[in-house]
Amino acid sequence: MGGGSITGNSLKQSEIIQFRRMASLSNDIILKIHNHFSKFSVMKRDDGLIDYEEFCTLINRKENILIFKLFNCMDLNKDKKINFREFLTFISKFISGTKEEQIRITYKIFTDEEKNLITFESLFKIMKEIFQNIKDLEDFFDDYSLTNLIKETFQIVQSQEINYDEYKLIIEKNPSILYWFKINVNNL
Ligand SMILES: [Ca+2]
Repeated sequence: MGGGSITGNSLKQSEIIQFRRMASLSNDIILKIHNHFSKFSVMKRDDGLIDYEEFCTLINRKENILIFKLFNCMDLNKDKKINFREFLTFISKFISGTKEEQIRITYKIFTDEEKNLITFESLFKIMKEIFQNIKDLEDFFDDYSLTNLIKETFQIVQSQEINYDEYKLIIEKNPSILYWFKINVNNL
């Protein structure tokens, strides 16, 4: 079943059961996430899909590299639209996913797309956007302190570009990195 077939504001009981199995979330949370999804999927076009423009509105930010990466990570079938299945798959990883799943998905967000490795530049750009989204951290991390933080991060693995195994090692030492992506369902 393609997620694109789900339109409108209600999920069928059979769909809820299927999504509950897929995402190991409660019915209430799935409905909450679906309501949130529906609000945005009808904004520009009522097609039950979220396109890039609607996605920027959903995040309530102007287009930037972080939003672009999040959108690409969610868009599993690469049709430049997010269906509900893709949306739920992504969000559930940060609510009920394993640490390994969270490490895998955040690695994708931090990497330089061409090299498929984390470079100083790719990490700097994404971290800057993340900190701008976190109120308490925005003033704390200017470009200078961010540069130092990233230098320290690279020193942990003593390499110029960070591959997946090295990233895992970094997360073991700094698990708080994953909390930046934590999704508070109550805010949906
Ligand atoms: Ca898609």
